[in-house]
Amino acid sequence: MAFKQLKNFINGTFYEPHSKEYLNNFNPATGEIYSQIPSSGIDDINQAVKAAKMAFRSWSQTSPEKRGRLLIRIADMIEQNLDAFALAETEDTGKPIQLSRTVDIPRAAANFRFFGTAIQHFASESHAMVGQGINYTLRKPLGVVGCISPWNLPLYLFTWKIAPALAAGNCVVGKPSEVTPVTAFMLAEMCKNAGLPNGVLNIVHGSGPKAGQALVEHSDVKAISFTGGTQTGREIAQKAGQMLKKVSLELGGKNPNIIFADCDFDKMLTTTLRSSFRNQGQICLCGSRIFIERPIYERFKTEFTAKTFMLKVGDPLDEDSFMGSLVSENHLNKVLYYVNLAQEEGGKVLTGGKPVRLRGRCTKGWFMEPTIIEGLDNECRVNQEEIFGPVVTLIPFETEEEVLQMANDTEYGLSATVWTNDLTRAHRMSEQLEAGIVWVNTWMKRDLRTPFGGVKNSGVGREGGWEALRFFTEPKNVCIEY
Ligand code: TXE
Repeated sequence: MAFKQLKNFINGTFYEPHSKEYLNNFNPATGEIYSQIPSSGIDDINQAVKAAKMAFRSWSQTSPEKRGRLLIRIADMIEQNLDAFALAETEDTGKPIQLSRTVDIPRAAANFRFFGTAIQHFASESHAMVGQGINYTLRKPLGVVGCISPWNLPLYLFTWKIAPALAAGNCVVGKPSEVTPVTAFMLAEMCKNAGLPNGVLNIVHGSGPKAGQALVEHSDVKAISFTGGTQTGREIAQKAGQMLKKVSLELGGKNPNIIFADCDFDKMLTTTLRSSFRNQGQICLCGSRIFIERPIYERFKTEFTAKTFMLKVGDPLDEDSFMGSLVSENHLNKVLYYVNLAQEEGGKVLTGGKPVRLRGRCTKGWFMEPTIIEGLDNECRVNQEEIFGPVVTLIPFETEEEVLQMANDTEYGLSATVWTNDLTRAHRMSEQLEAGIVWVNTWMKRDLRTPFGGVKNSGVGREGGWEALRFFTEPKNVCIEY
């Protein structure tokens, strides 16, 4: 057997699924089976929740210093094994190795280190009632929480949820994406070696409708933190709502990238290449609708198209590949469907639009050209639905009011980028854009202390910094009369 067979991590031990059934997991750059993952269901989830519940008694009473120290140790171990993690992430997702090595895995380590230290500074409020008494707020961990993560930034987003949950004193049952499960499996081994007590973190693999749903529906799971598609988020919110469970949902986006004529053109162009095609456009923060002020529309179109044409789509293991493969055959087909739809809707493909056939070990991989489309209005489906691939559209605009109206005219509201050197306009736009995150003259610049999340159909709640620690704790007010 050339591929790995993964196991569930429950109570510090690796288990086969109760069903004894496994799902195939592919390396999308080669089209070959990369691993087999447990097809878990209710029985496995029950076992994991039971272990987490048992572990909670002692973990919730463990001092924040000790919890923090353990998380920092895990961060160190991820860094010591950077190359192995990066290779696994690339083989699982098809993303360039350089991206896994410099972004995904370092960020996973940073998540543990950040929350391992943050919890030691986390404080709660007190409210004095002059001459009468005092209120103080206790922040208690919730108990067992569920963390469900997607395939685009597998270890990065999985750890972004479990690190604050653990830091705050909760025990976790995590369900990584069945499309990219391998680095979460490696993390389980690492947590065991780092000395994380049994049952504090449990990782159950399997499909969304079976393992994910059983986790959401378990009555002992007090909160669900989810990142993924908007439709899945809606289903999870419905179930959690009926059970009065806390939810944090980070969902899709259709983010505007707004370029004014007075911007620093070169910096904007280089960054726009990244915000359009990084990770094959499979980042919820990618700017898929590019609005360009009319005076520079033709220049932007010419230079952006020329530079996009030159981007190297190649074997993700080649150091100089800018784009690797899309995450799966299904996903490639979804993205190609939208390119066809764009043409039916009257759009013109300026470059790209087709699958890429590579030679050598990647002949069967699911690669695609970076694609630019123009000539579509903002209301068409291609400009309203999340494509989540290497496809952007160009839309010219005349005035600030017009572009604001178009930028906000979508069901999503995750992030927006504004390129301008007019300071007043930058503030004015930032205030009026309907988005949880606005970047001015930059993209994807992240400070882990800031609130992260979206408005409208892009989500509910915020991750990051104190927001995450507040989500994973329950405030209790104590009032004492003098
Ligand atoms: O995500 P799903 P999919 C968007 C993107 C993509 C679309 C669908 O547009 O094309 O979503 O992608 C688990 N109960 N994003 O289908 O299904 C699932 O197993 C509980 C944006 O791959 O939402 C996985 O672990 N869990 C996004 C996780 O949910 C369920 C990143 C996400 O999978 C479940 C990824 C259920 N009923 C896709 N069904 C972003 N915001 O960054 C599925 N899951």
